[in-house]
This record gives sequence, structure tokens and C-alpha cells, in this order.
Amino acid sequence: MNTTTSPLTIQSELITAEEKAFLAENGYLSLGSVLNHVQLDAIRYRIKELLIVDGEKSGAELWDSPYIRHPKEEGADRLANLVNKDPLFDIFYTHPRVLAGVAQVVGSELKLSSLNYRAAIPGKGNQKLHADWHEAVTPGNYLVCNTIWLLDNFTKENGATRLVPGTHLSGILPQEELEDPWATHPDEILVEEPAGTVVIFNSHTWHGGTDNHTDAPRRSVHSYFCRRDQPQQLDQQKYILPETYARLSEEARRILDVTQP
Ligand SMILES: O=C(O)CCC(=O)C(=O)O
Repeated sequence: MNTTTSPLTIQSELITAEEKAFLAENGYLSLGSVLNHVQLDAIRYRIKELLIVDGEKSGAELWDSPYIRHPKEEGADRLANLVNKDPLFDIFYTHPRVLAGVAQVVGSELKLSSLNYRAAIPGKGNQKLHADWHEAVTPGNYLVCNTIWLLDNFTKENGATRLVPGTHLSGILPQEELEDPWATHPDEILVEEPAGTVVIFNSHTWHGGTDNHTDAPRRSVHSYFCRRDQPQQLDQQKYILPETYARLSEEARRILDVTQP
């Protein structure tokens, strides 16, 4: 655990009053374009390399986590522990506007829970509607918040993420209420946005992947945050490399909740 006591610098003014109200009411918010074409190309290239380097072990750090309660997903390519796999990925957990949005959900005492890649592979990708927390929470007492960084245009055809707006306010998990959490929900919306967009979603909002009906993977990075008093999905202290730690600012170390390895 990081012993630094200084609070994070969250610039809440980077999210407008309208955006805050939309996120509070709907449980998600598109921040619009955050990554430009040059950044997108570099990230996609590095991800492609890592899928080869990590090979069969791709995503293994995630499946080893005691906080993952479902088996390895067959319909998706995964990479985990991206914090330690390239400085290119630092932006995913340090971007000021993204942090400001996440702080609207879990408060400014936040930390990174995990940083993963997920691609719905051709012909697959559908997920049950779920919340990213094992139990329902009282509306307002939110513990986790996800941000999905689109590396491709998300469309109805290629497996755009689905969300059921407002369900973070229900205090109910989808499996408690729905007869078939795999089925299309009458109120669900699809995140149909261009590559480079970041969408923040309150992780207690019911959501899930959908099937990719194209012949190319639908790629994204999930930068997942939690309240500081909660365990991380990936124990960042266990994985932090000396070279990663050395290049990070004190603020970034605090977001990861790490000390010198
Ligand atoms: O990648 C997506 O579209 C959603 C993934 C998701 O919700 C998850 O893996 O828990």
C-alpha cells in the first residue's frame, strides 16, 4: 500500500454540470474523443505485439486474481496487467478528464483496480448482463467504476457494449431480476461510438458485451477503478516492476496504490 498521504488531484471542473447530471442519472457517460489517430495506431500496434508475446498466457494475470469470479471467457481475447507492459498505456489511468469522471462515481479517493484489454472475437463476445460487483449496493454507495476505451469504431454489428441506463439506481443485480440475463433487455442501449472515444460507466450499471458479427476483432481497453478502501481486481503492488515504478509520477503511483517494489 502506498504510504503517501497527499490526496489525488482531481479536477472535477473537467466534467461539465450537464455531464455530471447525465452520469448520475444514466450510470454512463461518453467523454467523446480522447485518443487521436496517432495514439490509436501506436496502442493497436503494441497490443498486437503483446498478444503474440503473451500468447497462450494472454490475460493470465486476470484469471489468477481471487476477485474474478467467472471462468476464462472464450469469446474474447484478453490482455491483463497493461500497467507494466508499456508506458503508452499510462494514459489509461492518468487522464485528468477520465479521473474527474470516475471520481463522480466512486469519489476522489479512488485507485486503479485493473487495466486490461478485451476484444470480442469474430462470431463471439456476447456476455450476460452483469454488474462488476458481486453484490448489489445501496444507490449512491458506489464502489467500482469502469472506463472503456474504444480502439475500434463500436457498432451494432461488431459487438458494441450494451448498458441498461439507470440500473445503478435499482439496488438489484441483473441475475436477481432477469429471467435470462443473456437476452436483449428492452431498455438496453448500445455504445455505438467512434474509435478513440472513452465511455465511463458506473460498474453497478447493468452491462455486457454483445456478439461480434464481423470478421475483425472489436478491440477495447478497460481501465477499471475502485474506491480506495476496496481490494484491487489485480494487486498492483504484486505486479509492479521496478522500471514501471521508476518512471511514474508520485500521483500515478498513488493511483496504482504502489510503493517501491
Ligand atoms: O467489452 C465489453 O463490451 C464489455 C466487457 C465487460 O463488461 C466485461 O468484460 O465485464
